[in-house]
Amino acid sequence: MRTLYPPIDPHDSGLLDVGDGNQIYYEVCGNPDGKPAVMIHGGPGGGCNANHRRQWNPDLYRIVLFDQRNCGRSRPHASDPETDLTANTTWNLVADMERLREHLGIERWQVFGGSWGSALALAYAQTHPDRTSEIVLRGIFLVRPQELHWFYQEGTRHLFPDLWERLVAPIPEEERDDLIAAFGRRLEGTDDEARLAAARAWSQWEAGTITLLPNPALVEEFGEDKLAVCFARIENHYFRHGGWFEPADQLIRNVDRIRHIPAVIVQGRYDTCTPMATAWDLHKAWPEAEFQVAPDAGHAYSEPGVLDRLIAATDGFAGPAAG
Ligand code: STX
Repeated sequence: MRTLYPPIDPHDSGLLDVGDGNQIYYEVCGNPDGKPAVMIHGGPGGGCNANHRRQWNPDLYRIVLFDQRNCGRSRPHASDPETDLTANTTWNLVADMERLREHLGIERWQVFGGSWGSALALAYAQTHPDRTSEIVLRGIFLVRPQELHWFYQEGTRHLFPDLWERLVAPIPEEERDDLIAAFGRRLEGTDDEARLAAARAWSQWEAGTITLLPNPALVEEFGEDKLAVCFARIENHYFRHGGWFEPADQLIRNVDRIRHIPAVIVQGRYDTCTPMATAWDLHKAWPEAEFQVAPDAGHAYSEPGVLDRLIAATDGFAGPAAG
């Protein structure tokens, strides 16, 4: 089984001005002369962490990570209720990636994204296919209405009725027909206590359901005030807007734009957050992309069977020198 490469530190990092008052944090690791790859994190609102650097051979890759607007180390931060999220949209994130690519003097890069990152990776690649050398996707999530309905209304709850009770606790019965809207009112309202309670419930629901086996440390982490509010506000903002994608299935309809680009799709069989039906729809529309199912994995990239296949993919794309 392949696993993460050893821990590394960035050799370059900074804040890039992307307009609308936003600065996005980026860092570059690995070989400065290596093959460029960009990591697109999940959520949206999850930010990058030090383990994300370790999914590529650092001798062969120039690894670029960035925190999407208003999360992680980017500024201003969504944990501050004063931070306006209006200019935080999928298509502005695609433009931010182009700015970052140009800023770093990169011609083409490998685009790598899991979960929400798979949607943003597809949105980017379909907008800028000439800038995309390969595509590596995990835990496919395309922000379609049926996917949101599954996770926040009628699907996952049947597998996690105990955690579901905690998710819906801050929302009165009569508002539960549309939980995304009900959470939105609290996350964007003026009551700080209600915001925090809603944010914790929202963020810990996800942390509790994304791994095949329980990960109490992850649930704890997503209960922390700043992370919980940031993550919940950004996700809820994106989901209330359907990710700014056109109906129906924009990212699947536009596969023709990227069909020629070498790609790998990795999906956990027991992903209860973004179930395999979405990955399957993508696979049917894009049979040219290598499709890999990890039979014993949930949603998180850290699932051993997922990680093994992701690193096999980045090794495979690294060229003949890959070990
Ligand atoms: N959100 C799916 C997603 O992108 C509905 C995602 N799921 N978990 C994460 O991201 C974290 C690992 C950032 C918690």
